[in-house]
Amino acid sequence: MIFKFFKRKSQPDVQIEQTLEKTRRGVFSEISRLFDRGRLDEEFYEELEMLLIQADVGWDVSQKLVADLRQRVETLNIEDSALARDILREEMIALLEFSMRNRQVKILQRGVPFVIMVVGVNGVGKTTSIAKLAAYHQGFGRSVMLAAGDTFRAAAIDQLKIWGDRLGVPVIAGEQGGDPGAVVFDAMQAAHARNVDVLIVDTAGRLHTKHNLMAELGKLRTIMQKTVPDAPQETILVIDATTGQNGLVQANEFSKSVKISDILIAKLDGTAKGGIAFAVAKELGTPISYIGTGEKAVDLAEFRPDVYVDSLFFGEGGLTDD
Ligand SMILES: Nc1nc2c(ncn2[C@@H]2O[C@H](COP(=O)(O)OP(=O)(O)OP(=O)(O)O)[C@@H](O)[C@H]2O)c(=O)[nH]1
Ligand SMILES: [Mg+2]
Repeated sequence: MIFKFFKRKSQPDVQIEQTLEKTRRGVFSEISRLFDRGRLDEEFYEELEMLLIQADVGWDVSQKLVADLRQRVETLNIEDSALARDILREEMIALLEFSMRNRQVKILQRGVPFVIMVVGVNGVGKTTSIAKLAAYHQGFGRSVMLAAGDTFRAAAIDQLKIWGDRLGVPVIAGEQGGDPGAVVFDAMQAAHARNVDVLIVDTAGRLHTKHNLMAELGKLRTIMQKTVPDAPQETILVIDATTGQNGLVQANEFSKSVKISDILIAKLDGTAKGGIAFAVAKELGTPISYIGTGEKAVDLAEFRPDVYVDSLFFGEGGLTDD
């Protein structure tokens, strides 16, 4: 049996809005206030650009958003700042949606494990996100298995096992300091033998030795492909929303090492900024598929550009027409 990957019915919009409470009260509330002031003059555009940069949207992207807004406002002779705000909203959604076009439709096949490799720098939230992804797939009725491919730290293996116990998901692990390749090989075999639908592989996030990282991720991939030729069917890069533009630098480094299919922005609940999504979407063109909204297994949401932008600016109740 073949079934489409993304088809859970209800999108928890309220969860996203609540998560972005902090973000909304931060720089984005100042952006809203700027529009409320009602003047579309030189000073307005300068301040808007500055605020977008402060919100982590990034220099280039902020400039482009403001230039495009200005051009449309001038071409259409717009004087109403509420209309200008709607134009900015549209532009921001379009920017995010552009990267979503690169999103692949993923097919799960019974009897073939759908392998998800999760990568990212130390501490960004990989292991926690793996637990969330496990719960997410369980929500579709899929059987899940985890592989402790981060053998660097004993605590990393234990942390994954604790999540596995909580979620009722088997964890394949080796010894600390052991070969991650061996763990992944065992996990692939076990997943196949036990008819597991989704196998999620944790990896170590050492970036200071870029060459090693590249070699290791490449090796894991080759090992996966011995059992499932197109594995990993999903390679998720986790970015920490609280690290600002650093997240973008890391994302760039990783995409040079390994082909990233999806981005998960973790810790969005913990930032007063939140513009990193725009910078990442524009610079990498890789779809942002998930956002992490807290420390619990349920704190994961599918990313939706319109919901995201409206939550940043407007919060509960969405867009108003004032
Ligand atoms: N508030 C919040 N905290 C999060 C989120 N995701 C992860 N965390 C926290 O971030 C910290 C680091 O998370 P881990 O999952 O251990 O990160 P990691 O990338 O696996 O770390 P290493 O294994 O050391 O590379 C933990 O305290 C998590 O609870 C999130 O979406 N929101
Ligand atoms: Mg970890």
